[in-house]
Amino acid sequence: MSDAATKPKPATAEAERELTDGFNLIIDALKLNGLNTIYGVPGIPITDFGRMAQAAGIRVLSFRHEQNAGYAASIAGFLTKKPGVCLTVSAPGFLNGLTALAHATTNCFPMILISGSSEREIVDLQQGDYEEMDQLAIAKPLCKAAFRVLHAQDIGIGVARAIRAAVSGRPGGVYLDLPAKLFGQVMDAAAGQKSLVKVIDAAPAQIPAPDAIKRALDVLKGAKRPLIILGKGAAYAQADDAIRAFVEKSGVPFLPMSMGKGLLPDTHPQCAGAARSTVLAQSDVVMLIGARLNWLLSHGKGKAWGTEPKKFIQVDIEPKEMDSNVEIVAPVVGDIGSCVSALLQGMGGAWPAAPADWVKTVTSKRDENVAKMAPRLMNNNSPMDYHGALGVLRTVIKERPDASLVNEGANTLDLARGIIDMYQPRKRLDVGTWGIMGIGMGYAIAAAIETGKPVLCVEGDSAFGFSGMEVETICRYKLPVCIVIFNNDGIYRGTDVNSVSDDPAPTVFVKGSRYDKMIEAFGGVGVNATSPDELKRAVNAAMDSGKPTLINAVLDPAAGSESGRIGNLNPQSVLKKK
Ligand code: ADP
Ligand code: TZD
Ligand code: MG
Repeated sequence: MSDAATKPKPATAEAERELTDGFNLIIDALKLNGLNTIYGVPGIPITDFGRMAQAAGIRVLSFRHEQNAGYAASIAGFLTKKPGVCLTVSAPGFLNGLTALAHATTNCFPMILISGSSEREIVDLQQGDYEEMDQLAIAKPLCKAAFRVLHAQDIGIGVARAIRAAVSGRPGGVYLDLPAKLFGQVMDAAAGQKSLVKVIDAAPAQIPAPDAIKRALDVLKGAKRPLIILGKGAAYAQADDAIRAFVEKSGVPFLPMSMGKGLLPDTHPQCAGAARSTVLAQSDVVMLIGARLNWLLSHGKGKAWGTEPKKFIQVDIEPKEMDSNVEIVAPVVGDIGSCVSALLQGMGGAWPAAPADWVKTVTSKRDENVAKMAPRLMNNNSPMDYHGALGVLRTVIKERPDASLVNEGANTLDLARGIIDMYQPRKRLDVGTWGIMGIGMGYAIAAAIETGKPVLCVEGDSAFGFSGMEVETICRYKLPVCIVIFNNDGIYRGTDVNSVSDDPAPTVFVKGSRYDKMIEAFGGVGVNATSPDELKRAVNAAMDSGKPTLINAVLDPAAGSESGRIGNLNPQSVLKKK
């Protein structure tokens, strides 16, 4: 006898219906759209959701703090062109995730922050619900779009809108508010399935106008001292081959922005990275590809840009970016893949070589600077200075070009950016547009998860402190992450003295700290390295074994300078009290 025959007959047709609920529909909606990884922290009302998502085959990475989960989601978005998903509880968890959502928006990374929220009726009457907060209103000014879903049958549309908003046009952060009640809402399973939306062509190509392409090429052709600047938008676009072909065909020197490094190797003959000041000051035509003229490029004017008049060409998906700081004589609006392909095509068969005297000026300046730096990178001083330590790490990446490099700090950031050559696109992941500290462990975890390759994390001791507890997460998921802490006893330097009390000065930490002991608490490998040779051995072992490792690199506390390379932005009182 079959099972069916032994089952009691349902009393009504209602009881026979198959049911689904909010939990299942959200999971189905994410999976249907290829969102297979969630970065978050569990708790009311999303604890069971995390478990169910994991059971349904979604990779659920559980963090120690939502901000780090959020940064992980943001960089996952950058790496994959799909929105990174961060999942948090209500009010405090939501707020912890919000910094990362704002960061994603500022950096043009697609991300969706999904937060559970408390009962609308109670929140709106401010009657003091558990974790009461009007999250939707708070999120709105800090992201590209914000949505709330109140009914299970709207989950499909809600998720679809969130995905489209995150990845189409200029990518950014999206907030999706899911009230506790929604998760348990039950509906007919077939109707539920029907309500889901598989987003078709989430980020449609935006084809540039032919006259915009012609205008840009005319300006470029007329240049005597042209320069191409490749920003992280160009890296995001995943149009690597077209970009390389375009740059090479033009013969124009290129300058990669920090996260644009590796689109073409830093060792490429046209790379002007080591001649930055020269090319900014002396170029006459500058073509920006996926880079904004914000503070990182001195807003396109002033001393850094020299006295020669400049013409700017800008390739960007966001029309409002044009003329944001200076006049753009040739705006090219569209997605970078389409724009660069159109430029390449517009160049036709024969394109004039870049002016030889200019190319020579740039290459000789670059070679001179590289040669000047070389001996400093080979020093074996103990305690180490930045150059000795970075000389070692530079070789580590040269030998493992497919590893990701996560980097934050002040001196640790600025010097590593200049010294560590990158060879592949989207491998250098750093503080981005805000110069934010705290991205380190979140980025490292997401890079390991999304790429499946080893990660080298080069961290100032202060920078590391913002996300340090996630070393437990790295050990728990057994991720191939090697963290090197440039330990100079403080922020910028470890030498500040407070002359009026026993309190330490505001920029210094406990002297001689042993960060390596932290990871040992969770079963990872800790190493204290006091010389470049020791550092080299430890990093190579970690990168080869893939074991979670934390290396405390002992640096001279006097080695750094205030604010690294951006001391000019740091106001200083001329009326300091003695
Ligand atoms: P960087 O910090 O490297 O200079 P920015 O973050 O300032 O780079 O600039 C990135 C730019 O790239 C943004 O203006 C953004 O609109 C643009 N962008 C992002 N993705 C694309 C894309 N797929 N196509 C065209 N432009 C893009
Ligand atoms: N808080 C946040 C979120 N972001 C910031 N950028 C800062 C504070 C200010 N800040 C910097 O801009 S760099 C830095 C801080 C605190 C740390 C520099 O110290 P470090 O690196 O140890 O990480 P170096 O090598 O000692 O310079
Ligand atoms: Mg430091």
